Amino acid sequence: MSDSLVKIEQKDHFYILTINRPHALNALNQEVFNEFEEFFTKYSGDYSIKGVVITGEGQKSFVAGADIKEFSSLDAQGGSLLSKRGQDILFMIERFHAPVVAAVNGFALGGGCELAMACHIRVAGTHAKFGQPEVNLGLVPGYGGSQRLIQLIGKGKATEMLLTADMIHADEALRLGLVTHVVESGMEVDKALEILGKIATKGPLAIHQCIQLINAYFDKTTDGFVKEYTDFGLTIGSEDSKEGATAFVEKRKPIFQAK
Ligand code: DAK
Repeated sequence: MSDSLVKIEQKDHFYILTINRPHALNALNQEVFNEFEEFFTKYSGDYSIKGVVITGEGQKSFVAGADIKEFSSLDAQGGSLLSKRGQDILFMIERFHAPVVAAVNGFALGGGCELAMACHIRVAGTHAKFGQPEVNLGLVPGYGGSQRLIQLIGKGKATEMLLTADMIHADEALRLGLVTHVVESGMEVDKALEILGKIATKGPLAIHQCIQLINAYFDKTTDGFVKEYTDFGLTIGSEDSKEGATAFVEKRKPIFQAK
């Protein structure tokens, strides 16, 4: 995939996806979305994959938003359709069976902040900046930003960010809980892989169920507590859970098979 706009690199059981449009600060165009859709469709449910990192090419930007040049001529219907398609692809990331970590190496604006927020975990470099500047363009967020920003940092600060379009620095993003780690610039992917490495030692079915339970909290049609006791039954009936308990008793590391 040498001409692709998303570079895909495999490292052990992990994939690193690098959005490769540095001349446009890695702005998300439809081709980038197509390539994300292809990847997350192809590997959905493949438990040999233990995690994915998403980052941007270069030192300056993770993703500086949706590609402004691409959406300027859209009418209301075209805009809604494109927004829905973007949301659907970000849901694929949020619902992926294995953890997806955003390694935010610079600007994460508009669609870039939305992409990062659809990932399960966010790690930022010290120079990263986050913002939802859509109102500068007379727009609202189109890829779930108005909802996920409130979920992550609460209504008060999310309202201020959405209405003022102000950017926040990595240290404030950490304070607000928008990211969970700030690392030296250039170390974002390494930190993401370190986190994934730790998660990769756990039961893969349980990790998948945890991701589903976290998502259930925000799903207004699901009772997360009911889902929890149902999923608890599923995991305790799994071979992995028996292996986990046996390994504990035998004082060795478990060998999980995703069964
Ligand atoms: N789209 C396209 N090109 C972009 C871009 C973007 N979002 N951001 C930057 N670029 C391009 C610039 O045009 C410039 O290209 P050339 O002029 O060199 O050809 C190149 O990247 C370098 O940018 P700058 O020269 O501006 O670099 P600076 O360091 O001076 O400034 C900046 C960096 C990040 C502060 C600045 O580039 C900037 O303000 N960028 C725009 C940020 C922004 O407003 N992003 C969009 C947020 S709104 C929708 C769904 C979702 C959305 C919209 C519609 N539908 C379904 C219809 C979401 C919208 C958003 O994401």
